[in-house]
Amino acid sequence: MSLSKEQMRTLYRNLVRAEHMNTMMYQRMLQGKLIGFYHPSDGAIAPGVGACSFLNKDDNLSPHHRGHGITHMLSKGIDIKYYLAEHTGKDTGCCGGRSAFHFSFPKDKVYMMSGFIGYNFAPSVGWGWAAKRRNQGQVVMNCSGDGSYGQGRAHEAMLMAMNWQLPIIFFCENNGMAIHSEISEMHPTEDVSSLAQGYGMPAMVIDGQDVFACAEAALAAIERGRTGKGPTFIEAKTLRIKEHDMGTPDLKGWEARSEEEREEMKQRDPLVLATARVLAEGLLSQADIDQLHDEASTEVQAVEDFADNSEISRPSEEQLLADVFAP
Ligand SMILES: Cc1ncc(C[n+]2csc(CCOP(=O)(O)OP(=O)(O)O)c2C)c(N)n1
Repeated sequence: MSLSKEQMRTLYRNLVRAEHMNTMMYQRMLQGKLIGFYHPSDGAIAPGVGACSFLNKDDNLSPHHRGHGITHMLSKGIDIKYYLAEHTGKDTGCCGGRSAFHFSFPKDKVYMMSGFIGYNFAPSVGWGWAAKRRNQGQVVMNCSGDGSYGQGRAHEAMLMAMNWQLPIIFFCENNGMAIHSEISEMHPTEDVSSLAQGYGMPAMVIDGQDVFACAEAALAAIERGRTGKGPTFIEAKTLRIKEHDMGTPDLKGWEARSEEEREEMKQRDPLVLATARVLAEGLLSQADIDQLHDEASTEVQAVEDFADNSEISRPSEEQLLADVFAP
């Protein structure tokens, strides 16, 4: 499925926005202005932008935790200011400032981002089943890391999605790492997507550094889902340029990852690659690109101002209990 020029410009713009948001999050964490953790998305923003830029508002999205799903959500069109307010513990946050980054955006069909790796597989089957019954062409975009495919529920979800021909996209962002473990310790084959073969599910392996390749694959899978052709597995091979989460040493096994390795990875940064392409193909000029960066800075500033100027969340006991579903 080839992309139009307009689609390529949209992808490039979202890539720039995601890059600025990630930089802001990293800085805020250093400044003590975020609650909890931050898992930096340096070098890994292309899969989320590609997977989510052409989703509809009523499609379900389960974002990957890397970059805390900001890349995915902003590409889907979600207003990130409510997310940052949440992560800053403010009243105006999408869950009233109570969740840090384990939040929901019910209006935009993002639910229960959880601390459990692989939490999203079982609900994805439910969302997929609901979408199939509604028969309105909705899809479920399930974005997860390679590490989560060690979860039993990932396999149950793939089996059920295939048996019931549910419109789910299993979008695996394979950065070859899960905290300090390497993929070779966790998967018997090189490609995680080989798991899909066992269920007879169509699968593709793509360059996760190339935002355009990610979007082409996503669009093909979305089209399959919308037209009743069932689930698709996409494996985007990507990178983790920085540490797993801020404050954790960046180890590979027991070895520190070297500066040379990181420098090498930076040559394959998605924005570097996409910039070379849009300039070479005359899709954008350097002035256009500069403007996109200016707009992204302004957007980030507005998101931060909203979070910083909101009231700290101090829910009453009654309010807290009102949102608890289990006794
Ligand atoms: C069920 C469960 N096991 C372990 C963890 C600890 N944990 C947090 S992130 C992570 C690595 C996940 O790796 P991957 O899914 O490949 O994503 P990445 O962080 O590499 O982007 C682990 C093991 C967890 N949160 N939940």
